[in-house]
Amino acid sequence: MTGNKPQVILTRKLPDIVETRMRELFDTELNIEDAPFTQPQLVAAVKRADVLVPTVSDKIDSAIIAQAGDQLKLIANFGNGTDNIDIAAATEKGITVTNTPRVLTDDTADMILAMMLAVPRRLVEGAQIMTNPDGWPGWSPNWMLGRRISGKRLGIVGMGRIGSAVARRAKAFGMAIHYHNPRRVHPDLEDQLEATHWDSLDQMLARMDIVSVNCPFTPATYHLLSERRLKLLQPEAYIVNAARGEIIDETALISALEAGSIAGAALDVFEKEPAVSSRMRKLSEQGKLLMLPHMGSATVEGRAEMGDKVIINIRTLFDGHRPPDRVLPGRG
Ligand code: 8YV
Repeated sequence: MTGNKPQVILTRKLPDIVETRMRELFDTELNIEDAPFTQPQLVAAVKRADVLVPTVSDKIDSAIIAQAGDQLKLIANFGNGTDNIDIAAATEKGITVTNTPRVLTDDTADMILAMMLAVPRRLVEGAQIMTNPDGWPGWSPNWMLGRRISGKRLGIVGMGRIGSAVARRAKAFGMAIHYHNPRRVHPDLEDQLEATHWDSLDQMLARMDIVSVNCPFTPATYHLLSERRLKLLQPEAYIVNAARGEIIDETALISALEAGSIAGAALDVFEKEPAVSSRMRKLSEQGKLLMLPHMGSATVEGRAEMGDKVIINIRTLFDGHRPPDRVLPGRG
């Protein structure tokens, strides 16, 4: 603490508007260069900071948390998913963890719809053709035919905030909504969405035209879409994942796309982010796989609102209250 201002360390460069406000309110250390922290830098930060503000690119595991000084009171994640943080270890050490829910729900759902349309309707292939001066021979009836999404069945794996926002949009596009979730959603929401709930993920997967992965990554959802489950999908099925790469067995997905046992996939997240394999790049050139660089929530407005949430969480904790976006163990 400097006077009554907590010392806050940001691991990445945040939007100017957020950083400026944080400098006004707290004793804030910025990362102007935006180079991701190394593990030793993270250790040094948790030894000094009252508040650490990490992002998805920082792994705050139990080894880092074990080395935190007693002054570390809060890990205020700049992001919704908290799979990058060992919440149980933090909580045990008396460190509060918060995230930034709700402000990125609509942006992420919009992007998921764009991904859902992009592969079946061959959006990227079409745009690439137009970058080549001789790419387009002119209109013809069989040119660039894709697959219609309206009238198709969408299977949502994880019907939380983002899953429901995807469902609302997909319904407006004429899709039939199906979902698998540990808990059934409120009957009113089910009615509104005309959604069909499946207890069995296996049963649902075997019947869907498009599958959207929208659950958090936890130990229970690691490789939820395993090699065995991917084999249940129909050959015309598409998969969209803007949640976390680890939820799908990526190697099995690549093999399924190569073998043509599913029609296509759109991924905004990857198992070894930011690395993607040459096999994936090849599939992407063939139009079977759309890869995006984890940009589902990347809007100017969303990032500013995420920053507001971080600030509110810090302020409430240091004012002696419970921060609104506290994350508890087991509630990833
Ligand atoms: C964020 C995300 O950009 O919030 C999340 O969980 O996956 C992303 O959309 C990122 O996490 C920022 O830390």
